[in-house]
Order: sequence, then structure tokens, then C-alpha cells
Amino acid sequence: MTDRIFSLIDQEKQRQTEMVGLIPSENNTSPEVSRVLSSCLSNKYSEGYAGRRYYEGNEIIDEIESLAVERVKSLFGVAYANVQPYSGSPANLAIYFALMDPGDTILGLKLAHGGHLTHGHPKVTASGTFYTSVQYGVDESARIDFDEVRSLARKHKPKVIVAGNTAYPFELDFKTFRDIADEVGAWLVADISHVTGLVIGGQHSSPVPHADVIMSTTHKTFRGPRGAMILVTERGVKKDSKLPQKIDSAIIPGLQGGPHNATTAAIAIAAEEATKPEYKQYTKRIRANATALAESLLSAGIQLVGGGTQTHLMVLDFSSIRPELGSQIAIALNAAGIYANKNTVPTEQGSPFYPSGVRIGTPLVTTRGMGVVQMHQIADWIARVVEWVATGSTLPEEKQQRASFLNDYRAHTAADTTLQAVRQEVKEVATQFPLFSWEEIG
Ligand code: DSN
Repeated sequence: MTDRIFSLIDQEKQRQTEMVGLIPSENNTSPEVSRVLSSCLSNKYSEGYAGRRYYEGNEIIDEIESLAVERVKSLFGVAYANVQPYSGSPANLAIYFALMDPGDTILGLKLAHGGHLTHGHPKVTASGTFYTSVQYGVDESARIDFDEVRSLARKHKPKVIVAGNTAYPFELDFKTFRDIADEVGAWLVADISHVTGLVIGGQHSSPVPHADVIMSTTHKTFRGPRGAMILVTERGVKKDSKLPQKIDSAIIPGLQGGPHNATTAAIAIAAEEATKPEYKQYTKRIRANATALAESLLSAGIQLVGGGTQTHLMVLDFSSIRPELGSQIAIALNAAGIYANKNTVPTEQGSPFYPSGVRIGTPLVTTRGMGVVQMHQIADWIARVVEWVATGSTLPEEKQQRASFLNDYRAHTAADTTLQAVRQEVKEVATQFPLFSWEEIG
């Protein structure tokens, strides 16, 4: 008997194929990465590092992990790499564990302004509970307010400054972060999870000359398996020659057990793929597609946080139509065949669950081979859905009615003929593009 899981996987593949995925942190891996992920490598336990494991039988795993580490080091031009973190959140925690004592101060970007939970979001997160968290924000142009970063750094003397984000559409100025970190004697940690691929492809400035430690997940623009890597730069090693050892120890025994060896091997494959000229072209096309999508959305009258994008992502701001509209728009887009995520905007009057924006990006559609023509088409579909939502029913004021409203709204959007018509158009276009393509599309 075939397990139901297999038919669910088939359904998920069909969903991904027939829809347009605009979540900027998602991507599709190459067939080679997928193949390695389902290999026998996941059968093995290998706590420790190459040449010093706690279990026998790791001769081949040692070679695989060493290859992954060497490829990643060479790709970024850094002194050291650890490819064992299970994902971005534990990787960030490992870095803090290596660099700080409990109670030390961390300075990161506010969640509502595009920061990440693990950058010190107060009260509810480990990084905002075990450490004293101070948060900087963006200015009126939605760019990082470096006057605020500097004055908070001078006042609170953080041990770690995080230059990183998860919903910030503009390029990061690592040099200015470095200057501020030097002024107050802080470690500079760059979390480049979102833009790694752009950094490798020369489409975004590199943190390597400026940061001490760099963290990146491996499944976003990098286009590898779900995992993460921690890099220590030459600068970081010069500052503290024990830094690599401290990071290794923070991962194991500090926070993790056995590494996920299939993931490690898949990181090695993705790192090799990222050296290809086609990969560089891919990252250029991510940017070109993002620019085209942003311009088309603006022409259609949709507001973008900061007025545009310099990266792979943008945040659509619906607060001038109605605050908190983001959750409804994300649901309606899904019914129309386009999946994205609701997101806060810097001037948020709602909350992360009922925010006023939607975040979208182009890494995944670019991997499928879509180009500028399809971006104009996608913007048109989004504009039609926004119009439909804006003229329809609204979230109730009463908090307790809101959850049931969103469920009812999901059913309402799924049954609507206007959204079904868009969904059919989306399907016709999406199915022309395979989930992964190295081919260059104009
Ligand atoms: N969840 C990731 C993102 O969507 O950006 C970050 O952890």
C-alpha cells in the first residue's frame, strides 16, 4: 500500500507547479541538491568535526564535510566556515553564544522595520531574553537610520551589532556598520541570509571585508538545502584567533547534536553550482525581475515601502487603503494562485498577525525561468486582487471575531469567480515554467 504521504507530496508538487511563489525566502533547489538530500547520508551520526568525531564510521562523512567547508570558504573568501547549523535561527543563537555572556547587549533591527526575530526581538525570543536587547529602526525613507544606530551604540555599548534583516528592500551599508562597531568595540555580525546569492553574484555589496562573523541560511537566494552556515572573516580571526574554535564549540557541544549530513553534502553541491557563470546570470535576473516587478506595481498604484527595491524583495504597503489589510490580501492572492506572506510595514498600526503589508520577491520565479514579461503579468494579477480585496469586506474590530473572520474569508476567496479567473490565468503561465531551470530567459 502506498503511504498517503506520497500522494500529499504529489499534491504539493502540483501546487508549486501551478502557482506563482513570491515568498522571497523560498526557492527551488536543483535536481542534484534534491538527490543528495534524499541519500543514505542522513542515516549517519557524526557529532564532532572532521577527524575528531564521537562515533566510528565517519571516514566518508569527514571527506564530505571538509569538501563543503572548503567550497564555502573559497566561494566567499573567508578564513573559516561551519556548515553544521540546522538553520538560521540556531546559527544566530550559536554566534551569540560564542560572542556574548548572558545579559550582554545586542543591537539589531526592529522586527516591524524589516528585522528578524533572532536579532534581539524583545520578550518573546531567546535572543531578546538571554541578552539585553536594543533595537534600531529605519527613517522616513525606510532606510536604516544610521544616526540612531550610532547613538544607541554609543549609549548602550553593545557587545554585538547585527547588520541583517528579513524584510528590508535596500542594500546594506556594511562599511558604516563597521565604523560604528569599531567606535564602540562591538563585534559586527552580518546576517545575509536573504541576499547571499546576490552577494556571490556581485549584485549586492559584500560583508566579507567588514564583518567579523557572517551567517547565512542556505535555502534562500543561495538555492541550496534548508540549513545554514557560519563564516568567520580574516578580520574576525585577526581580532580573535580563537573565534573559529568558539563558533565550533557553540554549535557542538553548545547547542546541537549530530549534523544533518545529507544537508552538508547538499550545501557542497549548491556551493559548487554557485561558482558557475549561469548562477551569476541567475542573480542578475533576480535583480532585473525585482526591478521590473516593482516598477509595474508602482505604475498600477500600489505603494511600496521606501518606494522600491535594491534587492530581490519588496514590501507592498496597503496602510493608506486600510491598516491591517495585509492578512486579507495574502489570503486573496493565494486563492488567485499567487502565494506571498503578510508582513508589517515600518509605520505599522496593526500587528505581525494583522499587518498592513505583504512581502514579495523574485528568487523562486527567476529559478523557474520567468523574466520581465512575466513580472509585468504578475503585477497586473496582484493589482486585480488588491482591487477586489480593497472594495470588499473588512476585518472586524473585535479581536475574538478576527480568527473566524480570516477562516471564513479564506473560504470566501476560494469560492470567488473573479479570483478563480485570475487563478486560471496564473496556472496557464506557471505551468509553462518548470520548477528548476538553468535556462536564460530574456
Ligand atoms: N522565515 C524567513 C523569511 O521568510 O525571511 C526568515 O527566517
